[in-house]
Formats: sequence, C-alpha cells, structure tokens
Amino acid sequence: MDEKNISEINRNPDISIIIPCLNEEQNIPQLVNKLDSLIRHHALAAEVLIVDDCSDDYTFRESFIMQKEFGFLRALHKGLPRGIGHAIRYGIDHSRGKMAVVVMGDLVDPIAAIVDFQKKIIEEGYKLALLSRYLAPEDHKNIPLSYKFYQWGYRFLCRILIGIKIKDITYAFRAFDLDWVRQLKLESGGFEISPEITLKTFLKGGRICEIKGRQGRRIQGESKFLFSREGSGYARVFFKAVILRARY
Ligand SMILES: Nc1nc2c(ncn2[C@@H]2O[C@H](COP(=O)(O)OP(=O)(O)O)[C@@H](O)[C@H]2O)c(=O)[nH]1
Ligand SMILES: [Mg+2]
Repeated sequence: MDEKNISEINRNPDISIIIPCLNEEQNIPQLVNKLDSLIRHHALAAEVLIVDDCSDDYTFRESFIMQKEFGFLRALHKGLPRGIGHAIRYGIDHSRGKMAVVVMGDLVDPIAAIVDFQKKIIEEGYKLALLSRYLAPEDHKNIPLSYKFYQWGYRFLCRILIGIKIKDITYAFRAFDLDWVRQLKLESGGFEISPEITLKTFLKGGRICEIKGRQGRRIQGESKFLFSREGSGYARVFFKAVILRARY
C-alpha cells in the first residue's frame, strides 16, 4: 500500500480494532506486529486503537512510540475511572470504521478470525459476530474449570429466562456493526460489557452469528479479572435483560 492509500484508510477505514489495555507493556509490541502482518496479508482497511487506562507501566509510551512505525495505530489515553467496559465504550466513540473488533491486549485471541468477522458483518450484514469457544469440544479444553462453571451457569440462565441460544455470550473477542452498537446505549464499566452487547443485540432483534475458535493463554503480564469485583456487573446486565424481555 502506498502513502496516499494509507492516509485514505486512516481517515476512512472499514475495521476499527479496539484494544483495551491496562498494564500490557510486555504484550503491546508483539500484538501490534501480529496485527500488522494480518492487515498486510489480507490488505485489510483497518485502524488499531489502543485504549490505555492510566496504566502504571509504559503501555501508553510503547503505543505512542509505535504510532510512528505503524500508520494504522492510534494510541488513546483515557482518563479515570478505569475499567475494560469504559475503555471499550471510549474506543467505540473514537472509532472511524464501519465495524469494530474488540481484541484483548494479552495475546490470547485468535486474531485470524478478524477476516471472518469482516465477512460476517460487512458482507453478510450481521450486527454482531462472536468468537465461540463452545462450538467444538477441543476449543474449551483449556478454559479453567471455575470459568467454565460460571460461563455455563450464565448461559443456562440466559437461555431459560431470556431465550437466547448463543453458546458463548461472554467472550470479549467479537466484532460488531458500529452504527448498531452506538444506538444500544451501553452502560457497563467492567467486564460485563460483553454480555451487555450480546443481550441487548438479541433483545433488539439484531442478527448474531458465532464463529468457532479457541482462546490462548496469557504468557506475560497479569490478569485483571476478579470475579468478586465483576460478578455484580454480570448480574445487573442479566436482570436488566430479563426485565426488558418481560416488557416485550
Ligand atoms: N483500558 C483498560 N483495559 C483493561 C482494564 N482491565 C482489563 N483490561 C484489558 O482487558 C483485556 C483483558 O483483561 P485480562 O486481565 O486479561 O482479563 P482475563 O482475560 O479475563 O483474565 C486486557 O487487554 C487488559 O489489559 C481496564 O480497567 N482498563
Ligand atoms: Mg486475558
């Protein structure tokens, strides 16, 4: 791609890849390089937004410096309060694409699926495309038992009380139509942003599809997910959806 093409894509991309990051300085360079290979290989018209939440490490500095080398990269500094939900919403507000893909900053997501996501959202008109770890047994072998238990319970409750048959409601790696998601009035600040997007899209009649895939393991940095802190958010999103469902 020549210089002119790159600046045109930056103004008007198809895909906005949103990466919420808190203390991911060890992972950012490798992730950006992997996305660079994918974008070039498939000639994707993509921008990449790193949304930093006042990290205690050099996440923002790393991202800021890498902008010089990678024309598609935008390092965004979001103010407090912290939270992955706040960061994804901030990314949605600043995206210039037709669709967005949420990618974790810890290198666990199978990013090759971005190409399939593009087909589903832009060509086939789905509003939401989810990566599902529960379509094939080999894809959920490596999920820790406690996570599996909570995810199964959440899915079961959503199925019987809301009527949604999707297998992987809560995995954050997903793609959506940006105009669609902007009118959902998202409110989550934490990890419950993922089921909020899934349940609101379902209840408002947006088409959802699932693509089979497997999540990797974090090698560097630390997980920020704490069930004791995030559990109430998941419950709130669920109960709000049950109430919305009862009204229709
Ligand atoms: N901007 C921002 N990103 C966050 C926050 N909490 C987690 N993340 C990012 O969200 C992604 C997933 O978080 P992680 O801690 O790996 O959660 P886990 O995979 O459920 O253990 C990573 O890229 C984190 O850096 C936050 O408060 N703000
Ligand atoms: Mg993780």
